[in-house]
Amino acid sequence: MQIEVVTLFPALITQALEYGVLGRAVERGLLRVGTEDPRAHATDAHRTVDDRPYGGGPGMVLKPEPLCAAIAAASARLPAGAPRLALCPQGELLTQSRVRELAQLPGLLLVAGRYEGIDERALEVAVDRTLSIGDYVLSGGELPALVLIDALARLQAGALGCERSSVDESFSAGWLDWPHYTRPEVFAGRRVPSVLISGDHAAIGRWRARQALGRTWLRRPELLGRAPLDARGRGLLQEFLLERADAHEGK
Ligand code: 9D3
Repeated sequence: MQIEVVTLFPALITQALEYGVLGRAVERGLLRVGTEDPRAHATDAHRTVDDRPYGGGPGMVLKPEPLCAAIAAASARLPAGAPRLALCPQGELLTQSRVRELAQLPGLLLVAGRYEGIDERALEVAVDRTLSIGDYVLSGGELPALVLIDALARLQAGALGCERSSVDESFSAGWLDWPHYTRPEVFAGRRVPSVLISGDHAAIGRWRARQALGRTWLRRPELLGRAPLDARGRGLLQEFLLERADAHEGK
C-alpha cells in the first residue's frame, strides 16, 4: 500500500515511521509513505500557507492554492483513483471497520490540517472524505494521520508475526482483550491466575473468553451492541460475575 501525506510538518510523519511495526512494514516494503509540504507550493516571497478567516475570529485558515497544489503533486505519485482523505475534527469517526476497508486500497492520500482549519473550497474540490479520530481537540491532523497509518500498517499481510492471526483480530474487534500476565508468578503479592499455569488449554480458552466478555460488559457495554447475548455469552458472563463476587468476598 502506498500512502502520501500532505503536511506542513513532514518530519513528524517520516520520523514516526522509523519505529516498531510501522518501521518494519516500511522496511519490508509492505507500506510506502511519502510526504508533500504545501509550503513548497506557496508562490509568494514569504511562502505563505495560511491567512486570516473571512468573517473574523481567532486563528488562521490553510489557504486553498498551496494546499491543492500539494495534493495534486502527491496524487500524481499514487495509483489512479486513490481516495483523498482529510483529517479534521468535523470528519466521520475512524473505526476498526473503516480501517479494514481502507487497508484493502492500493493507495491513499491523507491531508493533515493545521490551525483553525482548511479552506472549505479546498475540501470541496480536492478531498473525497474527511476523518476524525475522536472527540477531543488536537493541534493538527498529523498525529491522527499517523494513528490511521499505524492501524493500516498492522493489517498489511505479513506486518505482524504469524502468531497473530486474523481470527484473533476479528475476535478482539468486538470484545476488549483479556488480562495478560508474564513472569514472575508472584508480583507485588499478586499471584498469576492459576488456570494460566494449569496447562489446560481448553480451560485457559474459556477463562480468556469469560474475562474478555466480562470486562467488555463492565467497561464498554456499548461494544456489545443492543442485541441480547446468546446462550454462550450469557453463560460466560454469569461465570465471570460469580468469580468476581467470590473475589470481592475474599474467597
Ligand atoms: C473551536 C473549534 N475547533 C474545532 C473543534 C477548532 C480546531 C481544533 C483543532 C480546529 C482544528 C484542530 C486541529 N485538529 C485536527 O486537525 C484534527 C483532529 C482533532 O483535533 N481531534 C480528533 N481528530 C482529528 S483529525 C484532525
